[in-house]
Amino acid sequence: MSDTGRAANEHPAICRLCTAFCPLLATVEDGVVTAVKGHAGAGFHGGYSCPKGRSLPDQHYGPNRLLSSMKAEGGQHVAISSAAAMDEIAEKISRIVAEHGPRSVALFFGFGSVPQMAGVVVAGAWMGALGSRMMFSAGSIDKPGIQIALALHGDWQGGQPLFEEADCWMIFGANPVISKGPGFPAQNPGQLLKAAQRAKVDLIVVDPRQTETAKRASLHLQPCPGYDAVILAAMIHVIIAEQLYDEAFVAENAEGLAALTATVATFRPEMVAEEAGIPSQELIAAARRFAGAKVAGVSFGTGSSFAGHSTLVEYLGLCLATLCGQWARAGQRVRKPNVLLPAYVAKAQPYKPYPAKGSGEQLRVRGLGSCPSGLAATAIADEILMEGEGRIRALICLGGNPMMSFPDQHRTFEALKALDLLVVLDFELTATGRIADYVIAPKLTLETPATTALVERLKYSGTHRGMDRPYAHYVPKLVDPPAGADVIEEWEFFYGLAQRMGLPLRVVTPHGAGPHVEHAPTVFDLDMTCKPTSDELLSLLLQDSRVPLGEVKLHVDGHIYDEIAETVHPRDAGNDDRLQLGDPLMMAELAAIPAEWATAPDRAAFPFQLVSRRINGVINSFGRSNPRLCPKPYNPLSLHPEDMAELGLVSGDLVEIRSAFDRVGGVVETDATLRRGVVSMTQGFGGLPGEDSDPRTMGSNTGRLLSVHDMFDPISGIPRMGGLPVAISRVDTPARREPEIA
Ligand SMILES: Nc1nc2c(c(=O)[nH]1)N[C@H]1C(S)=C(S)[C@@H](COP(=O)(O)OP(=O)(O)OC[C@H]3O[C@@H](n4cnc5c(=O)[nH]c(N)nc54)[C@H](O)[C@@H]3O)O[C@H]1N2
Ligand SMILES: Nc1nc2c(c(=O)[nH]1)N[C@H]1C(S)=C(S)[C@@H](COP(=O)(O)OP(=O)(O)OC[C@H]3O[C@@H](n4cnc5c(=O)[nH]c(N)nc54)[C@H](O)[C@@H]3O)O[C@H]1N2
Ligand code: SF4
Ligand SMILES: [Mo]
Repeated sequence: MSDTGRAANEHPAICRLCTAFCPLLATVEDGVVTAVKGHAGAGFHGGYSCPKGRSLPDQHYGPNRLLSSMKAEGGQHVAISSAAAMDEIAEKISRIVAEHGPRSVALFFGFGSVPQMAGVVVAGAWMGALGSRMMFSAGSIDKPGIQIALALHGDWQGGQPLFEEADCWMIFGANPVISKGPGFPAQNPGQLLKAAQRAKVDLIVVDPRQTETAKRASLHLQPCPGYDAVILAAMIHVIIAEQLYDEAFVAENAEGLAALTATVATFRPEMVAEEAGIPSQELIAAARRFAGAKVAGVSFGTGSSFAGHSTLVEYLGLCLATLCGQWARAGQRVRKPNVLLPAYVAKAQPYKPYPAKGSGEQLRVRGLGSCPSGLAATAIADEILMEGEGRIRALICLGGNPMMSFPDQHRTFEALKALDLLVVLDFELTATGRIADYVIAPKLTLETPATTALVERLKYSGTHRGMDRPYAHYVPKLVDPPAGADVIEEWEFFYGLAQRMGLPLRVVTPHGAGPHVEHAPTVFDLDMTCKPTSDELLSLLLQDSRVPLGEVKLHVDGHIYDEIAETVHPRDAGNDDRLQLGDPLMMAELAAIPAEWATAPDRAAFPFQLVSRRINGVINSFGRSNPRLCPKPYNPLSLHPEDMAELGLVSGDLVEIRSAFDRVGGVVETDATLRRGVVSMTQGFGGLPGEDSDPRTMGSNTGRLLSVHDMFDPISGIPRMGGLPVAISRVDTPARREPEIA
């Protein structure tokens, strides 16, 4: 055993299945990883690992892993060498670009691109060399609102308060105990919340379900879905009316208080509480307790992002923080100093609002275009199907599974089938892979070197993201892929295409934008004749790091660089930037909400609201084929026991779930943690249209019930993906009808 508690055949690794990046210990025997566990001697995760991380060996050596790339031929997929696949794909893309221009080639970065820092950067360089800006990411159907909200409100250069120092924290629509984010510290949140509970931190959770996180709360508000914006407006109403806000902070750092005060005036706590179905005293208590705290913060998850008004919710969260002066002040410890990314100076001053609509690529649909959350993935299907110049004809999915994840599955299906070329980089033959022309089989976590730089970078895409400690870790590749496998890293695929197409790759080092960036990123040309190794590429990508990668590598178990942590500097002399509390767009959206209630769809026709629920064993659509992680092959529809009784249902019954747009089957299960009228179902299940007529075999795809046109955000494009009005009816025979609506 070493002094960090490691046996000789145990090697540090980093799990990159989700953004917690838990440090692991992997047991390697004869070149094969036989076991994985949390590494208590590394990081600040307290030795935590979840079942998904511990099953990395299953992912690497399981029967569903693709050990070679595949090509569609004669109605099935046959193995093809990665070199031949790259030859053919390069030739096809060159032809498409020559005939239709570079805009006809698009790239989708899915949640599975999270571990691929090199892959994402080199793919971006390849698109740049090709001349296409048609890059979309899963972030646009996740929590895009925070990025738009930060543009409208401005950010704070000193950063956000630290959860561990807070005496009050509010969590809206997130269940970090299971999901590890987003918008809440992802590194062992269960432990953080337990410690907070012991320290009597006032944890206020707003969620229509009594989640694993809500069980730790001192106050749980359990409203109907979709009321977060007005709950926040009512809290702000109370805080302003009772003069509980930080007048000095607001006077020095913000503008727009009059507009905000006037707009929230309508949102009396009693009126909002009644609409949202919560006791008004609890709403008022939440406002008073937040405003009265010394250090407080507010986190948002996908629940509040999916239920409509996703930007407004985040915007009002920023206003709440600003009103109460809840930003890091001069002299406080810098919460997220970079280690593997470039250094920056944190200052206790506003970073003023910036344009929320970009001047980059404009889409042809719904008035959408470039913006701080990127291009809207929900526009891809229409951009494929809509005739005219610039139509998408080739799509590459890097770690994404649009057939399982995009709203309106039928339209996505029609669109992907209409492509001239669909390429998927994925380790399993997914629903999207099954309709792809090529599936490129990648190397996996334990076969590739990695660092924690990516998690540092997350801080640039929203509040309370990234790592709360100056932690850095590098791990080398631990094992080779299984014997006989022909798998490549994602970046090698794009590098290979560029070589074949004669495209030079100009790479921009990973960076962010906004207040925590001091210098422009370094731009360098990759050597296109002599391919770098993955380790050489990592060194090139991290050449601007605050602590040299070589130094980080010396700590095989990673290192917390508390020695470089600094305190927040005071405001620059002469700086008079202001945060915006009364953005006209946001005020207008808020003011219009009561009118929406009046015209809401008929509650009698759609009496339930469907929300998403993340489960511990699987992430979105992947990992489902491992019975140890996902014992049920389907995603049950959970209902409150009284709703079950009223509908005459018992657990295991089959139902039809109908929205205004489509219908799917479901297997019901009773769940007393739900609010009555709210039903929940895990995303990412089901098959392609026509495949999943019996929901007990592979579950049902909730994306099929959604429409990209439903309450979509005019800037980010995210439609309503939760709080969806649905009707539920019992089905007496297992035979399922195909949906009537195409
Ligand atoms: N109805 C509904 N729709 C939703 C959601 C919802 O809750 N409900 N959630 C939304 C959210 S928050 C998101 S982020 C999106 C996700 O949208 P997607 O990213 O399209 O969906 P995932 O199912 O996460 O697909 C990730 C894919 O990456 C693959 N993958 C995993 N690791 C690797 C790797 O190392 N390399 C490669 N090449 N591939 C890898 C997995 O096998 C999987 O097929 O879906 C959104 N859509
Ligand atoms: N194990 C596991 N981990 C994951 C994933 C996974 O699939 N499995 N997915 C990953 C991805 S892509 C993401 S984006 C993150 C997401 O992480 P989270 O945002 O934490 O996602 P959920 O766990 O679905 O929690 C959303 C919560 O919002 C509640 N909710 C629904 N509607 C509303 C509403 O209108 N208002 C409020 N206040 N609450 C509402 C739901 O009841 C639910 O408890 O998790 C990531 N981590
Ligand atoms: S929480 Fe689980 S899936 Fe996420 S990084 Fe840690 S071990 Fe991996
Ligand atoms: Mo996500």
